[in-house]
Amino acid sequence: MQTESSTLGLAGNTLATSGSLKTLEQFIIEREGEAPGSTGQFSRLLRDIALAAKVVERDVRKAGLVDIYGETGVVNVQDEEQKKLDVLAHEEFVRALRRGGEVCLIGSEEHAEAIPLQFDDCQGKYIVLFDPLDGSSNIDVNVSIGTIFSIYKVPDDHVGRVTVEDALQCGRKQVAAGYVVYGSSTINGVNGFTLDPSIGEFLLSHPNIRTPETGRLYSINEGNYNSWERGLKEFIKWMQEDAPEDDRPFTTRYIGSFVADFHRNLMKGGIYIYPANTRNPSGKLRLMYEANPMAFIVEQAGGAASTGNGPILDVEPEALHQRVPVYIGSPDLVERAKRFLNGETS
Ligand code: AFP
Repeated sequence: MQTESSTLGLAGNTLATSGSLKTLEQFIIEREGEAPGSTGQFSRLLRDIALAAKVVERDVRKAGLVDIYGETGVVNVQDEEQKKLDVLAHEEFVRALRRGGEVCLIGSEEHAEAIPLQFDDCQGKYIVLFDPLDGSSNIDVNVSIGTIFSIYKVPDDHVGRVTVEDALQCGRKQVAAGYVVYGSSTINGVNGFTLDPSIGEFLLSHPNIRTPETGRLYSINEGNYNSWERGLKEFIKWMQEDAPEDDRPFTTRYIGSFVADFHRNLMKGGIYIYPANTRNPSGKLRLMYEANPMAFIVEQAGGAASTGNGPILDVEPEALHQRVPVYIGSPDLVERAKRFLNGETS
C-alpha cells in the first residue's frame, strides 16, 4: 500500500452486495504488503478507524429509537451546543484508537486540548485528528452527517515522547485522510468503500476516483451574503448568470454538513465555499480536522483546495482548533473563485 500518502474514503450505509468486491481490510493488507519495511501499524490503525465508523454508523441509525438525539447541555470548545451523538462518536473513536495502540496523540473537535494516549511502551507512530460528527446540527432531521479524519506521523525523534505541539503539522505532511458519510449516500475519496450492512464489511465500491475538472454545483450558505467580500459576491453572481454557451446558470446545493456537501461535489463536480466574512474573519471550518483532510483528498482526486489566497495544505497551523476560509472542489472553479477574489471579473 502507498501507506505514506494514500487517501481513504469510507462510505456509509449504501447497499453494495457483490461477492467479488474487495473488503477494506483486503485492500489495506494488499497495499501495505507493497510498501517495503511496513510493520502493519498503519493497516491496524485504518482497521480501528473503520471499526469505530461502524459503531458510530450503528448509533446514528438507531438514534431515533433510543435517547441519543438532542443536546447534552454542554457547549464545546467551538462555542457550539454539543449533541449527544457528537459525544458518543468522539468517545467511540477515542476508544478504538486507544485500544489499537498505533496512535499516541489525538485531536478532536469535541475536546479542547490534544489528548495524549499512554501505552506501556508508547511506541504508537501516528497522530489522528478528527471531527467525530460533522454536520451535527443535521442529526435530528435525518440528513447525512459524517466523520472526517486526518493521520500524521509522529516525528521520528519524538516517538515515545510525543508532545501536544506534534499535532500542529502542516497539511502536506498528512500520511492519509478520509471521511465517512453516514446516511443514504455512496462515496469516493480516491478509493471509496461502501458498508454492506448484511456482512458488516466496507467493500471497495469506487476505486481511483477523480473529481471532474469543472462542474455546475456551488455550495455556500447564502444567508451570509451581506457579510461577504465583493469578489465573492461577484463570483456567485457569475455562476448565476444566464450564459447557456458555458452551461450557466449553475445549480446551488447546500446541505450544511461539510462532509456530505464535499462528497456530492467530489463526485459530480462543483465548488464548496465557507468564506471569511465580517462575523467570522477566518471562516468557520477548522483547519486541522475539516479543511486539511478534505484538501488532501481532493488534491489526490485531481481537485483543488484554497483559502482564497493559497493552498489550504500549505497553511502553517498555530492551534488545534484554528479556523480557515475554504474554497474546495473542481480545480477550474477553485481557480476562477481565486481570480474573482483578486478583482478579476470572469
Ligand atoms: P455543525 O457540526 O455545528 O452542524 O457545523 C457543521 C459545519 O462545520 C459544516 O459541516 C457545515 O458545512 C457548516 O458548519 C455549516 O455552517 P452554516 O450553518 O453556517 O452554513
